[in-house]
Amino acid sequence: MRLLVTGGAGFIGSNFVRFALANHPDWEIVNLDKLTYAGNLANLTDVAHHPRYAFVRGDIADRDLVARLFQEHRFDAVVNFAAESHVDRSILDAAPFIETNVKGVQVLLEAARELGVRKFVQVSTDEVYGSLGPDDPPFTEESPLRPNSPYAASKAAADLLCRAYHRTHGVPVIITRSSNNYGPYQFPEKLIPLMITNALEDKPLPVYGDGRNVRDWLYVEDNCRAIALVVAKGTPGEVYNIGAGEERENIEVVRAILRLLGKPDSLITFVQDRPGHDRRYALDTAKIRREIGWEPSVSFAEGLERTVRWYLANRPWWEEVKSGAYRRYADEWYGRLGLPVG
Ligand code: NAD
Ligand code: TDX
Repeated sequence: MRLLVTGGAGFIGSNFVRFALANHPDWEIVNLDKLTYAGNLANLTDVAHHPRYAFVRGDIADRDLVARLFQEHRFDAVVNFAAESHVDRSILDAAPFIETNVKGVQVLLEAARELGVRKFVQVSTDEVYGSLGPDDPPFTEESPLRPNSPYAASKAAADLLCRAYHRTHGVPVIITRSSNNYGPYQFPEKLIPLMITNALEDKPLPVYGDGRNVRDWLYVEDNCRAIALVVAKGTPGEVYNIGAGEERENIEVVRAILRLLGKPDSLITFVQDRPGHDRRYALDTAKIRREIGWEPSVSFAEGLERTVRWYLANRPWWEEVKSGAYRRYADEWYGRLGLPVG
């Protein structure tokens, strides 16, 4: 099976590439990634020369490039991770979110329509459903889409395009909507890696608002296994929620990190809230459990400990990300092609 994985140099994508190569000996992967600030080839050094893996630097919104790749490789499946993924950045400037998360998805769908694939997995998010109150039942796949941030709106727009390409053109699209992921190789702009790395540097830990917003934390490897199962067994036209049922207030997560690192709570600094900050996400995952046979295997306590251990053991990785030195991997890639560095 030939897979096009997009955004494979990011956090979840790189974990997925590694998981898929290790667990699916019949899968060949082409990783198409633009190497934005969030893409880092250092996430994939261990598989860079794997015989069933190839990397292409490029933009999913580049129609000619995407068409050329589809013609050349005749993909059986697409797994689209490529996205602008950070809510705070979408508040500062929504334009790149529309370009990649909406237009890029349309370009991929169009290529899949023209050249045909067996599965097209769109990696979406629980944020498309909006926010829950403390006593509301979790979102099901039937819950209405009520995105509140420009990021969530761009992902919801993509989900609707996916639905339309399935209904109108028969593209075999499957949407996964997962809760907050955490684990190795997560960019330290997101809550857990930002707090771990700041604490290790004895810097303040900025908690938004009252710190009582709730997220359901899913260990990244559990999400990768779910997505791989959806590639193999998912039904086109369907949506699958993926969550661990590990709801935590942000402040609890931050305190747990400080405890694991032996650092004081005095590092916590309450800062101005994120505009439009969703209060709570929670997912009903009965459908993927019933229809695909997936369930999470890593508890939050275990996953957080593993994650903290990973950041402790991989200090050069996150120091290079925080200093900006990691951009040399992207620059070297350009250099190799004889293109201007940038
Ligand atoms: P990330 O920001 O770590 O990685 C995104 C990757 O996409 C990067 O490698 C980047 O270079 C690449 N990319 C961006 N624009 C591109 C373009 N135009 N063309 C090609 N590549 C491009 O993101 P992540 O946290 O790994 O998230 C992956 C996907 O999962 C996203 O679609 C996101 O919406 C979704 N998701 C993430 C979470 C989470 O908690 N991180 C939860 C639910 C869903
Ligand atoms: O510095 C911070 N302080 C803070 O209190 C940051 C970065 C975050 N937060 C809060 C905001 C959220 O309530 O922590 C929570 C988690 O924030 P993020 O890590 O930015 O994640 P979130 O906004 O929940 O979105 C994430 O999960 C869903 C991913 O970034 C998305 O890509 C995914 O779709």
